[in-house]
Amino acid sequence: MAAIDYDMLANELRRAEQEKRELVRLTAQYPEMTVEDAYAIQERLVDMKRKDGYRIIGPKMGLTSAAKMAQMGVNEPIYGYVFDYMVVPNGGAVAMSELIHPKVEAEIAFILKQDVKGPGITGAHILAATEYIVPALEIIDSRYANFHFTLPDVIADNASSSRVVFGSRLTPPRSLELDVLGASLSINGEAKAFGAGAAVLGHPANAIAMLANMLARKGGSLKAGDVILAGAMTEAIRFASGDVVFALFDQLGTVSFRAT
Ligand code: 0L1
Ligand code: MG
Repeated sequence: MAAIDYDMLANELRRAEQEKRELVRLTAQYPEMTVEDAYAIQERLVDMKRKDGYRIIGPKMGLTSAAKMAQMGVNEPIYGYVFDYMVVPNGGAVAMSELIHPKVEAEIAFILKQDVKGPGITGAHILAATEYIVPALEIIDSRYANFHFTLPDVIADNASSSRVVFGSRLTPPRSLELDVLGASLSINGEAKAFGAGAAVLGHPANAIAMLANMLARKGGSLKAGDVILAGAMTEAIRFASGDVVFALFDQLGTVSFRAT
């Protein structure tokens, strides 16, 4: 059985993203790869991006819906990191020439006013530590052919992180009921998906709390000023060049982009 070379695999994933090239899932060659191996690869990938000069905007949660977890046969979500080069201005353009086979999902993001360190963090702790809620469109773009991957593959691939568009309105969480807050996602004016905050582990703050507790296992924490995606409220939808993608969130405003 070949030893898993974390640096080599992280570099392969980095180059696949840079060159917009699909990879065969890593576990086809390394079926023994564990979740721990996968996060070790992700850590190397994140370090490589930082050495390339990119800055982390915040960690993100993925696979937070019951449907996605059931599909992957897991009972815990995953995390990855959003970098500055991934951020597209609200109403701006997402260049398809830079991506492989992107999909979009409606999410909400939390901006913290204080550091949060697990273990033992609850959704209530997160709401108390949150300065603002921001609506977002996350664009995921797995580096694996046809989005075919197992759990370790997608963890190693930085949870398919690719682009994100944040809304322009910041709303304090105090007056919001994020579990019953709805979002609709449309493409070229046609409704494609609907969802509510409860699709994200019952309440999006629960996802951020779980993230704090997962990071704590490795001595990590959430930082004041982080912009943290909680996970998808809607299913992920394919889009194509020329599409206008628009999301409307109850109480939070709108987010949009053009695919060019
Ligand atoms: O943001 C996410 O939910 C990442 C999920 C990763 C799985 C996928 O690429 O569909
Ligand atoms: Mg997501």
